[in-house]
Amino acid sequence: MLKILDQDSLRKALSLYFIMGSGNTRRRASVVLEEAIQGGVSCFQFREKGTGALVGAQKYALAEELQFICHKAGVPFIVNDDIELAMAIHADGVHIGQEDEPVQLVREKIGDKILGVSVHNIVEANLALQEGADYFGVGPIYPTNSKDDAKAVQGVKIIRELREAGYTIPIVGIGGITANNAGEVIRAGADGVSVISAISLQSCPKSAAEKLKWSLEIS
Ligand code: TZP
Ligand code: MG
Repeated sequence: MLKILDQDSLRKALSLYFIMGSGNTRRRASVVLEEAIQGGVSCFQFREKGTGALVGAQKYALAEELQFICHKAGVPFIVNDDIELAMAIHADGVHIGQEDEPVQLVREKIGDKILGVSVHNIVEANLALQEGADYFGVGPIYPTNSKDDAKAVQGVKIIRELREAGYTIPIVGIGGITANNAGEVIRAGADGVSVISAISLQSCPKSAAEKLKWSLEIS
């Protein structure tokens, strides 16, 4: 586990947030992650989901392999949904959605690890904040092929609405984000972008990450 991050350090770490499981790439996930980090990825989420997803010991082993790569590079390692796994390997944090366990319960289980929560509107945002979220994942901002049960596309309007409602918590946009539209997400008020396919499915994850990073810098 890395040092616990204060809110400003977390905000910075979330700027280029890469998410991947074994099903999101045709290559070895560890190689893709190494290259992505070389290109400037600043946070990573292990999201092992969908058809053919690894379970049990194989899931655990991949998580540890990817976590090792992150830690060598000082990149926070967050686990999607699987709190037991996150606790067992001493991950830096957990990311949960609205269909997962209640935020408050997860906060009790994980102590001061980073807790990310997917929110889609002000009501969900309010509850997640009250119950102990450290950052919000907001989306899908644009159409995505990486999540079968994705909710309706929201555009960047939802990010603007959350900021206008006074939320200062770190926010990352998610869903269909590429180097071409990442700037728009940041200008709407997000601290960072989270992407799967814009890195995991590219022939050169390193240059894909570099392009995203550049688009964030000039936004
Ligand atoms: N949650 C909302 S959209 C999405 C998730 C996990 C998938 C994002 O994947 P991509 O390939 O960056 O659109
Ligand atoms: Mg979930």
